[in-house]
Amino acid sequence: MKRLLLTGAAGAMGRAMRSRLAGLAETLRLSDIADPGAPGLDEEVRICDLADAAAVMDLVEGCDGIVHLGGISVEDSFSKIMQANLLGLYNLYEAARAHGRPRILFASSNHAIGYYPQSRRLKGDEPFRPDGLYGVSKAFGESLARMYYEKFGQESALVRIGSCTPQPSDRRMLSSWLSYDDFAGLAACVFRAPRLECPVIWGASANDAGWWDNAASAYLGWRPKDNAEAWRAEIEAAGPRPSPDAAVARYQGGVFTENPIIQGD
Ligand code: NAI
Ligand code: 15L
Repeated sequence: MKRLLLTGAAGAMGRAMRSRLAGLAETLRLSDIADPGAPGLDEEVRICDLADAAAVMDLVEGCDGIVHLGGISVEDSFSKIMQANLLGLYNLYEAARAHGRPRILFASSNHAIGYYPQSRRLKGDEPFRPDGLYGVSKAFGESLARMYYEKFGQESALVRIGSCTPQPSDRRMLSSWLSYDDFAGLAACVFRAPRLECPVIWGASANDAGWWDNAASAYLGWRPKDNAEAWRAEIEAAGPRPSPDAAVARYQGGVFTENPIIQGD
């Protein structure tokens, strides 16, 4: 690719992806509502609010691919989620439609299906069971992406990320963890595959205790390499096993299932 757009570039994953995605394109266009820092060699920085349709239209122009990490990443008020995750995503897809339909890797979340019990093995074609307004916004995002695929042929990878952090830090993450390197490897497969279409992909490393089945997207050739099991002893030594009735042990979305609806702006 000539130019890859990375939204959410000032966030936790965005900062980790900056160097890891550099090899995918001649130029990396880094964008966020917050400042991602000065551009390095072969980088451009564009401060942009996803809720600003005209700014997003300019942002996407000239890009051959988009890794969309920007937006509200935890439970929050409907007003904030609406601006960044609903309106922001619509603006992004409209801009992509106007500018040659670059492939989009959409950072969806396990919280779109968070109310499934941890005993269930999911394939990706089951009904959504969002565990809060944040999860609902990811279900909206997947549906929006799917509609742009059916109507306009816009290809997207709907990556339901588990827990993408430097290392797993609790028992739930023995199942849900996705390493930064594995996410970057997935992005490479998404942009290099001859055929993408619009698959749901479970964003988890090769965890022995994993919950999710990626057979339906195997044609992309992504083979995650890391495994949260390497941290099991450390995690188990750090504290007692939670009660099986506790949300963190019961639901795939863990404690998000206990979040209240956050009022206000
Ligand atoms: P983060 O909260 O650290 O980064 C999100 C970035 O989006 C922030 O830098 C923020 O300034 C930016 N942003 C928020 N509103 C914006 C707006 N209106 N316009 C432009 N930029 C805006 O989140 P993180 O952990 O880096 O996650 C990245 C993406 O992956 C998010 O979409 C999140 O929902 C998704 N995800 C992350 C998981 C994880 O474990 N880190 C798990 C599942 C999904
Ligand atoms: C997410 O969707 C969040 O963005 C992240 O902060 C974590 O809470 C993650 O899910 C998780 O479920 O561990």
